[in-house]
Amino acid sequence: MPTDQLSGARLLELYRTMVLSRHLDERVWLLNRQGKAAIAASAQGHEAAQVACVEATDPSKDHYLIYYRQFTAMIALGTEPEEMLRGFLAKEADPMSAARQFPLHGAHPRVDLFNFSNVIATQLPQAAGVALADRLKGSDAVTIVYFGDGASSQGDTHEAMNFAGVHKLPVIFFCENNRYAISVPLEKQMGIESVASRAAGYGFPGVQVDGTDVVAVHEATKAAVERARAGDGPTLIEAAVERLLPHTTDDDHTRYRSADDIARMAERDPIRILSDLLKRRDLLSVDEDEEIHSLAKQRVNVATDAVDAEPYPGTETMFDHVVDISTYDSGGNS
Ligand SMILES: Cc1ncc(C[n+]2csc(CCOP(=O)(O)OP(=O)(O)O)c2C)c(N)n1
Repeated sequence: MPTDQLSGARLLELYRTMVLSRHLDERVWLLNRQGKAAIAASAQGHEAAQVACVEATDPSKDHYLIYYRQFTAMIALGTEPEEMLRGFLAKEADPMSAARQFPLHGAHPRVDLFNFSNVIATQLPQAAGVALADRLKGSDAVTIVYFGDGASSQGDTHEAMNFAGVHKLPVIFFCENNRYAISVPLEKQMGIESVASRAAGYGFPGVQVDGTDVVAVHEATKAAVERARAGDGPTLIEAAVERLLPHTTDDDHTRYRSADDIARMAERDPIRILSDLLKRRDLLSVDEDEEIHSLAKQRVNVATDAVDAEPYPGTETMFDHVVDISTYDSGGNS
Protein backbone atom coordinates (compact mmCIF):
# COMPACT_ATOMS: atom_id res chain seq x y z
CA MET A 1 0.00 0.00 0.00
CA PRO A 2 1.67 3.31 -1.00
CA THR A 3 1.93 5.72 1.89
CA ASP A 4 3.25 8.87 0.22
CA GLN A 5 -0.03 10.81 0.68
CA LEU A 6 0.17 10.70 4.48
CA SER A 7 3.39 12.06 5.94
CA GLY A 8 4.81 10.76 9.20
CA ALA A 9 3.82 14.03 10.88
CA ARG A 10 0.19 13.67 9.71
CA LEU A 11 0.06 10.03 10.81
CA LEU A 12 1.22 11.10 14.27
CA GLU A 13 -1.41 13.84 14.36
CA LEU A 14 -4.13 11.37 13.41
CA TYR A 15 -2.87 9.05 16.16
CA ARG A 16 -3.18 11.91 18.70
CA THR A 17 -6.79 12.50 17.63
CA MET A 18 -7.58 8.79 17.92
CA VAL A 19 -6.05 8.59 21.41
CA LEU A 20 -7.97 11.68 22.56
CA SER A 21 -11.17 10.18 21.18
CA ARG A 22 -10.49 6.89 23.01
CA HIS A 23 -9.90 8.58 26.36
CA LEU A 24 -12.95 10.81 25.99
CA ASP A 25 -15.03 7.79 25.00
CA GLU A 26 -13.81 5.82 28.03
CA ARG A 27 -14.60 8.80 30.25
CA VAL A 28 -18.16 9.07 28.97
CA TRP A 29 -18.66 5.36 29.66
CA LEU A 30 -17.49 5.95 33.27
CA LEU A 31 -19.74 9.00 33.61
CA ASN A 32 -22.64 6.78 32.56
CA ARG A 33 -21.75 4.25 35.27
CA GLN A 34 -21.66 7.14 37.78
CA GLY A 35 -25.20 8.04 36.76
CA LYS A 36 -24.13 11.34 35.17
CA ALA A 37 -24.34 10.54 31.43
CA ALA A 38 -27.65 9.04 30.38
CA ILE A 39 -26.43 6.92 27.46
CA ALA A 40 -23.52 6.64 25.04
CA ALA A 41 -22.69 4.73 21.87
CA SER A 42 -18.96 4.15 21.78
CA ALA A 43 -16.64 4.69 18.81
CA GLN A 44 -13.96 2.42 20.28
CA GLY A 45 -12.72 0.31 17.38
CA HIS A 46 -14.03 2.77 14.76
CA GLU A 47 -11.39 5.48 15.36
CA ALA A 48 -9.07 4.77 12.43
CA ALA A 49 -11.88 4.67 9.87
CA GLN A 50 -13.34 7.96 11.08
CA VAL A 51 -10.13 9.95 11.39
CA ALA A 52 -8.72 8.76 8.06
CA CYS A 53 -11.93 9.51 6.21
CA VAL A 54 -12.01 13.10 7.51
CA GLU A 55 -8.30 13.49 6.69
CA ALA A 56 -8.99 12.63 3.04
CA THR A 57 -11.64 15.34 2.71
CA ASP A 58 -11.67 19.12 2.99
CA PRO A 59 -13.57 20.29 6.11
CA SER A 60 -13.41 23.89 4.88
CA LYS A 61 -15.94 23.10 2.16
CA ASP A 62 -17.13 19.49 2.34
CA HIS A 63 -20.24 18.40 4.25
CA TYR A 64 -20.53 15.65 6.84
CA LEU A 65 -23.66 13.85 7.93
CA ILE A 66 -22.79 11.81 10.96
CA TYR A 67 -24.57 9.23 13.09
CA TYR A 68 -24.46 8.52 16.81
CA ARG A 69 -21.14 6.59 16.89
CA GLN A 70 -18.99 9.46 15.61
CA PHE A 71 -16.74 10.58 18.47
CA THR A 72 -13.55 10.55 16.42
CA ALA A 73 -14.96 12.17 13.29
CA MET A 74 -16.44 14.94 15.44
CA ILE A 75 -13.10 15.62 17.13
CA ALA A 76 -11.28 15.49 13.78
CA LEU A 77 -13.76 18.06 12.46
CA GLY A 78 -12.98 20.43 15.33
CA THR A 79 -15.51 19.64 18.06
CA GLU A 80 -13.98 20.28 21.48
CA PRO A 81 -14.20 17.62 24.23
CA GLU A 82 -16.08 20.16 26.39
CA GLU A 83 -18.74 20.54 23.69
CA MET A 84 -19.27 16.80 23.50
CA LEU A 85 -19.34 16.38 27.28
CA ARG A 86 -21.99 19.10 27.56
CA GLY A 87 -24.26 16.89 25.47
CA PHE A 88 -23.53 13.74 27.45
CA LEU A 89 -24.02 15.50 30.79
CA ALA A 90 -27.11 17.35 29.49
CA LYS A 91 -25.74 20.78 30.38
CA GLU A 92 -27.36 24.07 29.44
CA ALA A 93 -24.50 25.00 27.08
CA ASP A 94 -24.78 21.80 24.99
CA PRO A 95 -24.17 23.28 21.51
CA MET A 96 -26.06 20.55 19.65
CA SER A 97 -29.51 20.57 21.23
CA ALA A 98 -29.22 22.57 24.49
CA ALA A 99 -29.67 19.23 26.31
CA ARG A 100 -33.01 18.50 24.57
CA GLN A 101 -31.93 15.39 22.69
CA PHE A 102 -30.03 12.14 23.00
CA PRO A 103 -26.31 13.07 23.54
CA LEU A 104 -24.46 14.25 20.41
CA HIS A 105 -27.75 14.56 18.52
CA GLY A 106 -28.69 17.89 16.98
CA ALA A 107 -26.84 20.26 14.72
CA HIS A 108 -23.43 21.75 15.43
CA PRO A 109 -23.27 24.87 13.23
CA ARG A 110 -19.80 25.89 14.44
CA VAL A 111 -18.34 22.79 12.81
CA ASP A 112 -21.01 22.61 10.09
CA LEU A 113 -22.55 19.36 11.33
CA PHE A 114 -26.12 18.75 10.21
CA ASN A 115 -28.90 17.79 12.58
CA PHE A 116 -29.35 14.05 12.47
CA SER A 117 -31.96 11.66 13.73
CA ASN A 118 -31.58 8.63 15.94
CA VAL A 119 -33.75 6.86 13.36
CA ILE A 120 -31.10 4.98 11.46
CA ALA A 121 -30.39 5.76 7.78
CA THR A 122 -32.44 8.97 7.64
CA GLN A 123 -29.20 10.88 7.08
CA LEU A 124 -28.60 9.17 3.74
CA PRO A 125 -31.42 10.76 1.69
CA GLN A 126 -30.54 14.05 3.39
CA ALA A 127 -26.94 13.63 2.20
CA ALA A 128 -28.14 13.08 -1.36
CA GLY A 129 -30.12 16.31 -0.99
CA VAL A 130 -27.11 18.24 0.31
CA ALA A 131 -25.01 16.93 -2.58
CA LEU A 132 -27.73 17.92 -5.07
CA ALA A 133 -27.82 21.43 -3.55
CA ASP A 134 -24.06 21.74 -4.01
CA ARG A 135 -24.39 20.60 -7.61
CA LEU A 136 -27.09 23.23 -8.27
CA LYS A 137 -24.97 25.94 -6.62
CA GLY A 138 -21.98 25.04 -8.80
CA SER A 139 -19.86 24.13 -5.76
CA ASP A 140 -17.34 21.29 -5.95
CA ALA A 141 -17.97 20.31 -2.32
CA VAL A 142 -18.34 16.62 -1.51
CA THR A 143 -20.84 15.24 1.00
CA ILE A 144 -19.77 12.39 3.24
CA VAL A 145 -22.45 10.38 5.01
CA TYR A 146 -21.65 7.86 7.72
CA PHE A 147 -23.80 4.88 8.69
CA GLY A 148 -23.58 1.33 10.00
CA ASP A 149 -24.05 -2.05 8.33
CA GLY A 150 -27.50 -2.35 9.93
CA ALA A 151 -28.55 0.99 8.45
CA SER A 152 -27.54 -0.32 5.01
CA SER A 153 -30.62 -2.58 5.09
CA GLN A 154 -33.03 0.33 5.58
CA GLY A 155 -35.20 1.59 2.72
CA ASP A 156 -33.79 5.10 3.10
CA THR A 157 -30.33 3.81 2.19
CA HIS A 158 -31.55 2.37 -1.09
CA GLU A 159 -33.57 5.41 -2.09
CA ALA A 160 -30.59 7.64 -1.35
CA MET A 161 -28.13 5.48 -3.29
CA ASN A 162 -30.49 5.10 -6.21
CA PHE A 163 -31.10 8.86 -6.43
CA ALA A 164 -27.40 9.64 -6.04
CA GLY A 165 -26.52 7.08 -8.72
CA VAL A 166 -29.07 8.40 -11.20
CA HIS A 167 -27.87 12.00 -10.76
CA LYS A 168 -24.18 11.15 -10.30
CA LEU A 169 -24.12 13.21 -7.12
CA PRO A 170 -20.87 14.11 -5.31
CA VAL A 171 -21.55 11.95 -2.27
CA ILE A 172 -19.53 9.32 -0.43
CA PHE A 173 -21.55 6.66 1.37
CA PHE A 174 -19.20 5.65 4.18
CA CYS A 175 -20.34 2.49 5.94
CA GLU A 176 -18.63 1.55 9.21
CA ASN A 177 -19.27 -2.19 9.16
CA ASN A 178 -18.83 -3.61 12.67
CA ARG A 179 -20.93 -6.69 11.74
CA TYR A 180 -23.60 -6.00 14.33
CA ALA A 181 -26.79 -3.97 14.45
CA ILE A 182 -27.21 -4.00 18.22
CA SER A 183 -27.44 -7.81 18.76
CA VAL A 184 -28.26 -8.78 15.16
CA PRO A 185 -25.23 -10.15 13.27
CA LEU A 186 -24.60 -9.21 9.65
CA GLU A 187 -25.71 -12.57 8.21
CA LYS A 188 -29.15 -12.10 9.76
CA GLN A 189 -29.72 -8.69 8.20
CA MET A 190 -28.53 -9.19 4.63
CA GLY A 191 -28.42 -12.05 2.14
CA ILE A 192 -25.19 -10.93 0.50
CA GLU A 193 -21.66 -11.01 1.84
CA SER A 194 -20.67 -7.38 1.64
CA VAL A 195 -22.29 -3.98 2.01
CA ALA A 196 -20.03 -2.71 -0.80
CA SER A 197 -21.68 -5.04 -3.32
CA ARG A 198 -24.96 -3.15 -2.88
CA ALA A 199 -23.44 -0.29 -4.93
CA ALA A 200 -23.58 -2.38 -8.13
CA GLY A 201 -27.37 -2.07 -8.03
CA TYR A 202 -27.09 1.71 -8.29
CA GLY A 203 -24.37 2.08 -10.90
CA PHE A 204 -21.41 3.28 -8.88
CA PRO A 205 -18.37 1.60 -7.31
CA GLY A 206 -18.45 -0.12 -3.93
CA VAL A 207 -15.09 -0.68 -2.27
CA GLN A 208 -14.13 -2.69 0.80
CA VAL A 209 -11.33 -1.48 3.01
CA ASP A 210 -9.81 -2.51 6.33
CA GLY A 211 -11.25 0.15 8.63
CA THR A 212 -8.56 -0.42 11.25
CA ASP A 213 -5.90 0.71 8.76
CA VAL A 214 -5.58 4.51 8.63
CA VAL A 215 -3.50 4.48 5.46
CA ALA A 216 -5.88 2.19 3.55
CA VAL A 217 -8.99 4.17 4.55
CA HIS A 218 -7.30 7.45 3.66
CA GLU A 219 -6.39 6.13 0.23
CA ALA A 220 -9.85 4.70 -0.49
CA THR A 221 -11.54 7.92 0.63
CA LYS A 222 -9.14 10.12 -1.37
CA ALA A 223 -10.02 8.18 -4.53
CA ALA A 224 -13.75 8.59 -3.80
CA VAL A 225 -13.30 12.33 -3.17
CA GLU A 226 -11.45 12.79 -6.46
CA ARG A 227 -14.17 10.88 -8.30
CA ALA A 228 -16.91 12.98 -6.71
CA ARG A 229 -15.15 16.33 -7.34
CA ALA A 230 -14.56 15.35 -10.96
CA GLY A 231 -18.32 14.93 -11.45
CA ASP A 232 -18.14 11.14 -11.79
CA GLY A 233 -20.60 10.48 -8.98
CA PRO A 234 -20.88 8.56 -5.74
CA THR A 235 -18.78 5.83 -4.14
CA LEU A 236 -19.82 3.40 -1.43
CA ILE A 237 -16.97 2.66 0.97
CA GLU A 238 -17.36 -0.24 3.36
CA ALA A 239 -14.82 0.03 6.16
CA ALA A 240 -14.48 -3.17 8.21
CA VAL A 241 -14.20 -2.10 11.85
CA GLU A 242 -14.74 -3.63 15.28
CA ARG A 243 -17.28 -2.50 17.80
CA LEU A 244 -15.04 -3.08 20.81
CA LEU A 245 -17.78 -2.32 23.34
CA PRO A 246 -21.47 -3.25 23.49
CA HIS A 247 -23.89 -1.35 21.24
CA THR A 248 -24.47 1.33 23.91
CA THR A 249 -24.00 1.73 27.64
CA ASP A 250 -27.45 0.05 27.96
CA ASP A 251 -26.30 -3.14 26.22
CA ASP A 252 -24.38 -6.27 27.29
CA HIS A 253 -22.79 -7.98 24.29
CA THR A 254 -21.73 -11.04 26.30
CA ARG A 255 -25.38 -12.10 25.94
CA TYR A 256 -25.06 -12.55 22.18
CA ARG A 257 -21.35 -12.68 21.26
CA SER A 258 -19.07 -15.58 22.15
CA ALA A 259 -16.15 -14.99 24.53
CA ASP A 260 -13.77 -15.93 21.67
CA ASP A 261 -15.35 -13.41 19.32
CA ILE A 262 -15.00 -10.65 21.93
CA ALA A 263 -11.40 -11.60 22.79
CA ARG A 264 -10.40 -11.72 19.11
CA MET A 265 -11.42 -8.10 18.58
CA ALA A 266 -8.47 -6.90 20.69
CA GLU A 267 -6.15 -7.89 17.82
CA ARG A 268 -7.97 -5.38 15.62
CA ASP A 269 -7.82 -2.44 18.01
CA PRO A 270 -6.95 0.45 15.66
CA ILE A 271 -5.09 2.40 18.35
CA ARG A 272 -2.73 -0.50 18.96
CA ILE A 273 -2.35 -1.10 15.21
CA LEU A 274 -1.37 2.52 14.48
CA SER A 275 0.88 2.71 17.54
CA ASP A 276 2.75 -0.40 16.30
CA LEU A 277 3.04 1.04 12.77
CA LEU A 278 4.43 4.36 14.06
CA LYS A 279 6.94 2.53 16.24
CA ARG A 280 8.04 0.25 13.38
CA ARG A 281 8.70 3.35 11.28
CA ASP A 282 10.61 5.05 14.11
CA LEU A 283 8.02 7.82 14.26
CA LEU A 284 7.08 7.10 17.89
CA SER A 285 8.99 5.85 20.92
CA VAL A 286 7.45 4.07 23.90
CA ASP A 287 7.97 7.21 26.02
CA GLU A 288 6.37 9.48 23.41
CA ASP A 289 3.43 7.10 23.16
CA GLU A 290 2.94 7.27 26.93
CA GLU A 291 3.13 11.05 26.78
CA ILE A 292 0.44 11.21 24.07
CA HIS A 293 -1.86 9.08 26.26
CA SER A 294 -1.08 11.12 29.35
CA LEU A 295 -1.75 14.46 27.60
CA ALA A 296 -5.05 13.10 26.24
CA LYS A 297 -6.09 11.98 29.74
CA GLN A 298 -5.20 15.41 31.13
CA ARG A 299 -7.24 17.09 28.39
CA VAL A 300 -10.23 14.89 29.20
CA ASN A 301 -9.82 15.51 32.96
CA VAL A 302 -9.78 19.29 32.47
CA ALA A 303 -12.86 19.11 30.23
CA THR A 304 -14.74 16.81 32.62
CA ASP A 305 -14.08 19.00 35.67
CA ALA A 306 -15.13 22.14 33.82
CA VAL A 307 -18.32 20.72 32.32
CA ASP A 308 -19.33 18.87 35.50
CA ALA A 309 -19.43 22.26 37.26
CA GLU A 310 -21.63 23.87 34.58
CA PRO A 311 -25.37 24.45 35.12
CA TYR A 312 -28.17 22.28 33.81
CA PRO A 313 -30.93 24.03 31.87
CA GLY A 314 -33.33 25.78 34.26
CA THR A 315 -36.82 24.32 34.69
CA GLU A 316 -38.23 27.61 33.35
CA THR A 317 -36.76 26.64 29.95
CA MET A 318 -38.51 23.26 29.90
CA PHE A 319 -40.93 24.21 27.14
CA ASP A 320 -38.50 26.29 25.07
CA HIS A 321 -38.37 25.05 21.46
CA VAL A 322 -41.41 22.81 22.06
CA VAL A 323 -44.23 23.25 19.56
CA ASP A 324 -47.60 23.87 21.21
CA ILE A 325 -49.93 21.59 19.23
CA SER A 326 -52.99 23.41 20.56
CA THR A 327 -52.08 26.19 18.11
CA TYR A 328 -52.61 23.76 15.19
CA ASP A 329 -56.10 23.37 13.77
CA SER A 330 -57.41 19.99 12.62
CA GLY A 331 -57.03 20.97 8.99
CA GLY A 332 -53.28 20.92 9.43
CA ASN A 333 -52.97 24.70 9.17
CA SER A 334 -51.23 26.57 11.92
C1 LIG B 1 -35.42 2.85 11.72
C2 LIG B 1 -34.83 2.38 13.02
N1 LIG B 1 -34.96 1.09 13.36
C3 LIG B 1 -34.41 0.64 14.51
C4 LIG B 1 -33.74 1.50 15.34
C5 LIG B 1 -33.11 0.99 16.61
N2 LIG B 1 -31.67 0.96 16.43
C6 LIG B 1 -30.89 1.92 16.93
S1 LIG B 1 -29.30 1.67 16.58
C7 LIG B 1 -29.63 0.26 15.74
C8 LIG B 1 -28.53 -0.57 15.14
C9 LIG B 1 -27.89 0.06 13.99
O1 LIG B 1 -26.80 -0.72 13.62
P1 LIG B 1 -25.76 -0.24 12.56
O2 LIG B 1 -26.43 0.55 11.50
O3 LIG B 1 -24.99 -1.44 12.12
O4 LIG B 1 -24.83 0.78 13.34
P2 LIG B 1 -23.92 0.53 14.63
O5 LIG B 1 -24.75 0.95 15.81
O6 LIG B 1 -23.54 -0.91 14.67
O7 LIG B 1 -22.74 1.41 14.45
C10 LIG B 1 -30.99 -0.02 15.74
C11 LIG B 1 -31.60 -1.19 15.10
C12 LIG B 1 -33.64 2.85 14.95
N3 LIG B 1 -32.97 3.75 15.70
N4 LIG B 1 -34.16 3.27 13.78
